[in-house]
Amino acid sequence: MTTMARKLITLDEFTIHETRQFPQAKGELSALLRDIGLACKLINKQVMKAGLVEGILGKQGSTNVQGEEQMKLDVYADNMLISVLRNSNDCAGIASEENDDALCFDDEFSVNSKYVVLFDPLDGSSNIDCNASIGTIFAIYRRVSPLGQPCTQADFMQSGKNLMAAGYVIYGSSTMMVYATRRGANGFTLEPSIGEFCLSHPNIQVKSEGKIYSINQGNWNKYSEGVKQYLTHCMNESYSHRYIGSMVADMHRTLIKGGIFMYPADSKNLQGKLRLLYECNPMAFLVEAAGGLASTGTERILDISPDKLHQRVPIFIGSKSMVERALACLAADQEVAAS
Ligand code: AHM
Ligand code: MG
Repeated sequence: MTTMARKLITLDEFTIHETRQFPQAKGELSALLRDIGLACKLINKQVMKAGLVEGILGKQGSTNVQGEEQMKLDVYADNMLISVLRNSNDCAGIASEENDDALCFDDEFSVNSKYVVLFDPLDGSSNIDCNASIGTIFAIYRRVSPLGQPCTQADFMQSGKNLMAAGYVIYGSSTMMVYATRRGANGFTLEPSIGEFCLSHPNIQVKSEGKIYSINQGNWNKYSEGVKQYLTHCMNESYSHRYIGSMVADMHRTLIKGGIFMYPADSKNLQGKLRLLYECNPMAFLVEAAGGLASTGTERILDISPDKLHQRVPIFIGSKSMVERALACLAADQEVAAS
């Protein structure tokens, strides 16, 4: 009997296959990725209705047909991830952009779970109104606190280099999950007819040299001389400037086409804007797994020991040669500061 030839590999099948390479692994990370995928499918469903809810079914603040008050989408996404992960067997607690403090689950299953998850539930949500792509960013650590009791703040305050897996789900012209482990970066596109993420972009590698730079160039007057010097280089080389203003969308393009994405410090925001733990670290882990680089300008993002849950850091991330060139320009700032 011949076996049926089948091209589709679902996210579950892929992660289970990966787990089998490690005889001691129990499949908890696979299960956790499936749970994050489930939450994101539910978020996706709501994001796809955004125009309907806002424009047709009534503005936020009104009640829906069930009489429930309509929620802002980022709050909806946050609640959905918390609810799915609280019910998961493999998540001890979460931290999110929407919550001041980490949430350590105290039920009998969660206290014995190995992993904690940090996320930005709906990054770029200011772009919802104009139908630009937005996304959920996630980062998974193995907890450092002992099992058998609720996780602690220390489990979330780890350097990015300790990450077990990280990635994003982009809600765009198609919905995709892209995530990395130390074994590499892979992309899965949601196949709506079966409701499954299916492997579409195996072993993603970011080009080492790109021709696209991405930054909010309107902040030019607030940038340091080093940043201006690098931007001048990009313009002299006639690189294309692309900036959606939604990190997931700008990073997705950077991974697929090559390029550099930057959110530097400026004279107003001395630490930049983006958050280390649930925006910069997961993207840095993903880009490094794909062969790229991520730096604050002076330090590898993944080496930073965090001191605050919602800490911000400047970021220069993407194609290796482009980031190296940017860092060389930024070195001039260090020399000025030292003189
Ligand atoms: P958010 O987490 O409030 O959505 O803000 C983060 C977003 C990123 O997606 C994007 O890269 C950046 O803010 C854009 O900021 P700006 O409008 O200052 O260029
Ligand atoms: Mg964000």
